[in-house]
Formats: sequence, C-alpha cells, structure tokens
Amino acid sequence: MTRTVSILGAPIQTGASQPGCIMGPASLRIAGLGDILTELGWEVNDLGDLSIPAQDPVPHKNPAIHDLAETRAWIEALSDAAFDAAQKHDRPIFIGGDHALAAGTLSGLARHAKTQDRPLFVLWLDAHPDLHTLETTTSGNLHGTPVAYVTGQPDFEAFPPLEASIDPKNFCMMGIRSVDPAERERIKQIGLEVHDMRAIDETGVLAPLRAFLDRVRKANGLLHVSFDVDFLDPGIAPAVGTTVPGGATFREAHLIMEEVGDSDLVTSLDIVELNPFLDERGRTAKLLCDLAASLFGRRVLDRMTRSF
Ligand code: EXY
Ligand code: MN
Ligand code: MN
Ligand code: MN
Repeated sequence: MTRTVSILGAPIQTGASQPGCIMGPASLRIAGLGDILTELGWEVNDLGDLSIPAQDPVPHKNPAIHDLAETRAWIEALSDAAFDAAQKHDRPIFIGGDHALAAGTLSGLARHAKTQDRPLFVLWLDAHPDLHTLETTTSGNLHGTPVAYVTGQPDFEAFPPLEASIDPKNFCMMGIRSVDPAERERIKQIGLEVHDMRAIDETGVLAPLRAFLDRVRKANGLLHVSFDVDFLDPGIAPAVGTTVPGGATFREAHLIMEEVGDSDLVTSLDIVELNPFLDERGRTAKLLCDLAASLFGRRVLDRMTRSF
C-alpha cells in the first residue's frame, strides 16, 4: 500500500533576526523535495503554504514589545494544520521558515499523539537548544524559544495555551554547540538529553541515536525529527542566519537520517531555518532535499546505481 507524505510550508521569519526564511518553502520546492520523495515511491500531497498574517519585516529585540497577537494567530493556525496533516498522512513534512514554527507543529503533533494514546518523541538536530522562555530570551528572537514552549515551561502566557505538552525526557538533542546561560540551567533542571558536538566527536552519532530509537520503539512512540539547517557545518550549509562553526559533516547528517529511516519509526519532520537569501545557487536547499531522501528510504548504493 502506498504510503503518504504531506508537505506544508510555514513561511515564518519574524522569529529570526536575518530576514529571508520566508523564501525557504519556495526554495525547497524548487530544489525538488516533492519529486525526490515521489521517486522513492511516496504519494506526495503538497498542501501549499500556511497563509501567515503580514509580518514585521524585522523582529523587535524584545518579545515584550512584539505584537504577539500575530505570532499567537499563526501558532494556532499551524498547530491545527499540523494536527490535521498528521491525522490524514503517514508522514507530514513542515518546511520553514524559522524554527519558531516548531511552536505550531510540535503543539499540533502533541495533540495528535494524545488522540493516538502514544507518546511523542523528538529528535532535535540543531546547534542550539531553543530553550528560552519569553522572560529569559535576551535577543527576543522567538526561534530560540519553541522547545521551552512545547515542554510546558513558564512565562508563555502570550502564546496559545498548550492542550498537550511534550515530556522533556522524550527529546534527544544532537549537534548542540551554542547554549546561553539560562538554557544551560534549564537543560539541567528539566533533564533534557543533549549530545553536544564534543560528545559526538567522542562517541560518534550512532550509539546515542540507537539508544534513543530503542526508547521510542519500546514506548510505541511517534517520532518527530526537527532539522535546523545550522545543525550542519556552515562549510556545507551556508544558507542560515545563525551559523555556528564546527557542525555536523555531510556523512554524520546522512548517517543519522539513514539510521532513523531504517528504524521506520519517524512519523513527521520539520526542515527549518533555510534562508535562500544566504544560499549559493540553491546548494543548501539541494543538500536538505538529499538528506530528506535519506530519511525517506534512499541509500548510498542507490546513488551508485543512479549515477551510472
Ligand atoms: N540562543 C540565541 C537566542 O536566543 O537568540 C540564538 C538562538 C538561535 C535559534 C536558532 C533557530 O536555532
Ligand atoms: Mn513585532
Ligand atoms: Mn533551532
Ligand atoms: Mn539553531
């Protein structure tokens, strides 16, 4: 039976300080995301882009003066859209747009998981833990806050009330290498599993990833992968506004996507923070599509046979 994918664009950019993520969904479509998944045998339902109210061209530096009514509106709309997509398709893919969009996708997916009576697990691939509350953030950039929001941390009265939160212990973070003091405190306080780049240098990605996948399997969990472009080393993925040196290599990233793909546990994906304004002839967008193909079934040998 053909398995179904849906693609929903969330052209959000007010969460980031460098404008341009609004063009991310278009860039990923031009790079051929839908066609690559169709070639792999998936039935692809492109749901278009969420219509987002007019956005501030440049975010305020302090959420207290943000017009959070706009933000609240699109978080609610995206949460509903993510819930519907998860109800109707095997694997919804949400393409951004900056990482603030995860406040919408993860809250909707958490509601979906509740209807299935299954826990939701999250593999967070990012240079940053995105664990600020609206009180602790110093930049005011909302893309640094989604994990705090969906795990039910305090001070999010300006965001939609959560109908279902995600247990922090169901997160596995990989690639972390830029953490603010308030985030470091909260990681300890809530017991978030974080494999920073030093840990990955020492153990490689497979051992911690396999242990996490075993937990998901044993719990009969749903698994969401939230892929932030800045997880990758800027040398191979320059098109992101928050680059941090020393990121994941091409093969580390593909190995993670191939291993998660082999587990057949993944039920949804975010691809976020692509900023085409900073890209080089679509190079980063094409790499992201290549990585999505590894998550959805393409293996290295396919490349060899494909290249003849
Ligand atoms: N922690 C810093 C801040 O809160 O502004 C940097 C956040 C970058 C967030 C990007 C999406 O991952
Ligand atoms: Mn504003
Ligand atoms: Mn992020
Ligand atoms: Mn990041």
